[in-house]
Amino acid sequence: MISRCMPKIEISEEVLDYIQKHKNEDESESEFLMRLFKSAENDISRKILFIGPPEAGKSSIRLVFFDDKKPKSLLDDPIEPTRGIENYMYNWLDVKTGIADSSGQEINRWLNQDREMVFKETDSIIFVFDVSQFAENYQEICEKIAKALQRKTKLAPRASFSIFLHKIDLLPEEKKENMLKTIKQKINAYLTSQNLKKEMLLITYYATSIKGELILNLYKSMRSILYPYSNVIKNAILPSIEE
Ligand SMILES: Nc1nc2c(ncn2[C@@H]2O[C@H](COP(=O)(O)OP(=O)(O)OP(=O)(O)O)[C@@H](O)[C@H]2O)c(=O)[nH]1
Ligand SMILES: [Mg+2]
Repeated sequence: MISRCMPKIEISEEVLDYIQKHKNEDESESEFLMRLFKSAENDISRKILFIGPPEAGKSSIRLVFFDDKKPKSLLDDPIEPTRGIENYMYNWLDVKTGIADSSGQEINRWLNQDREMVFKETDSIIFVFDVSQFAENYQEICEKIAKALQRKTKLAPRASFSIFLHKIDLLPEEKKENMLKTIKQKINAYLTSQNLKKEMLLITYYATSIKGELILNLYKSMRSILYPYSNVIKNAILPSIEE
């Protein structure tokens, strides 16, 4: 057996207290520390890209979901348009979430061929647009979605691709369901016409808003995207097969 003579490490009272408080009864101090180091090694880090036309609501979604900002304040007192790509780091459950919040005014730059970094190593792409603007800007929105989908296929083939049909609070209640269905059909028809049918099948649509009770839709949508990355959720849902 190989034995190693380790230099002694002084541990402060505070650290010692922490170990005593958190280690399992039958666990030695060094076993506890190894468990801690290993869990740090397994930290999950994910990159999510928010992309879409100007004023779609991308930054508002980020602020409401990750920063607990009050939707009312964002609706009454809108924030400045994003410039360039703003990067943020959030801890969501056990998932370190890097958010790239891109400027809608510069969307053509992000979709350009020479900007590979925008899509590269991305785990989730969330394309956000304002549903109340769809009829007016149908062609442009569809073109941008098609381009984003092509960039994803080339640069981040394993990433998920979601479309947020955002600001559904602006649609008339009685027509909402029909309008959302039509919007999805039109996008899919456009993508099919562009020979993107195979890629189209990977899109998940979400109808979202930060207004009133509809905020629950937004939370649900964001959680659906993030859950697959969380070991906490996986362990909670799937029964352990270990003896
Ligand atoms: N009615 C309504 N307005 C919203 C909603 N979400 C955001 N807004 C408003 O939409 C406007 C644009 O919001 P932003 O979050 O700045 O949009 P953005 O997509 O980040 O815009 P850029 O940074 O320019 O690309 C603001 O006036 C927000 O208050 C929503 O769910 N419903
Ligand atoms: Mg923004």
